[in-house]
Amino acid sequence: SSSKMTVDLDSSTGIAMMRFQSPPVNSLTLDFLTEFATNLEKLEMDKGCRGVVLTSALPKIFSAGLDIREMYGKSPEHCREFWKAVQEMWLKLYGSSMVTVAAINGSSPAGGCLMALACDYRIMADNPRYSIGLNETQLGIVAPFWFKENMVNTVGHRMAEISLQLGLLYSAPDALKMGLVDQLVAEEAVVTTATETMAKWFAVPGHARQITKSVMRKPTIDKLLSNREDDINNFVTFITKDSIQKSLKMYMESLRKKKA
Ligand code: CO8
Repeated sequence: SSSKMTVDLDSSTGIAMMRFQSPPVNSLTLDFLTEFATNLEKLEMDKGCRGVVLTSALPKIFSAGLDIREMYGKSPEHCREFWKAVQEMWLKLYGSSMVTVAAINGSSPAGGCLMALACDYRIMADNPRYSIGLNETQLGIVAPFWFKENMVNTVGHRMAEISLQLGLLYSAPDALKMGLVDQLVAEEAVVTTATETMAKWFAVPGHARQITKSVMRKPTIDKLLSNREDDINNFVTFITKDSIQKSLKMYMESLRKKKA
């Protein structure tokens, strides 16, 4: 399978630019997730890399979230492997000691939103047509506890509860108001603003910032680490149910119909 992203490390700034490039919508397939985790691990071990900017090389879309085809009509074994890769992506990103900035230059539902939430800072294109949020319930599925906790840790309990129950997708301006993203800038300035922001984060003594990040995030990370197997079993049991498979099928059809 061909590469789903490009990674460019600028050795003069210590910033790596990771650009998702998996048409049509940067959906998170098993291949995508595996490549993402490998790339992040390499950067994490590279002393010359201090920060990563995540962005999309595709117009209008950051990431459509988990690839629904990886969860529909697949064997329990496949679902296990897929979910493990989703966990791995999130654990590596949420737990990264590097500074991570999401340059959200398009829509970012569900798993796309999770990727952005796992970063330290979110800059989104100031375009009301782009939306972001954890819309799982709209698909008839339930965001796992660590999606929920990452959301609570970002926007607070009340906003997280409303967002998650209703499966709300927020326009960029609304996402800013509730704190789901930190800053809106013109579309063409999203990536440059991300690198400028990075400079501010680099100005803080790295060890102190890293320990602080770890203290803030460790409880949520540890909860997943100590329940990883249960979390996989829950996912597989849930996603392979006939009723859930039916919901996913209907949702995929609604995506297709929308176009026709
Ligand atoms: N997976 C697979 N295929 C997708 C996905 C996806 N997530 N999203 C879009 N596609 C496909 C479409 O079906 C379409 O395919 P085709 O050309 O064959 O008809 C193609 O990509 C292009 O899509 P659109 O025409 O819809 O493109 P637009 O530019 O109009 O819209 C959007 C882009 C906004 C991203 C839109 O496609 C969309 O809303 N997609 C669905 C996003 C979504 O709801 N994702 C949720 C996935 S679930 C998840 O991430 C977390 C699950 C948590 C686990 C729960 C545990 C039980």
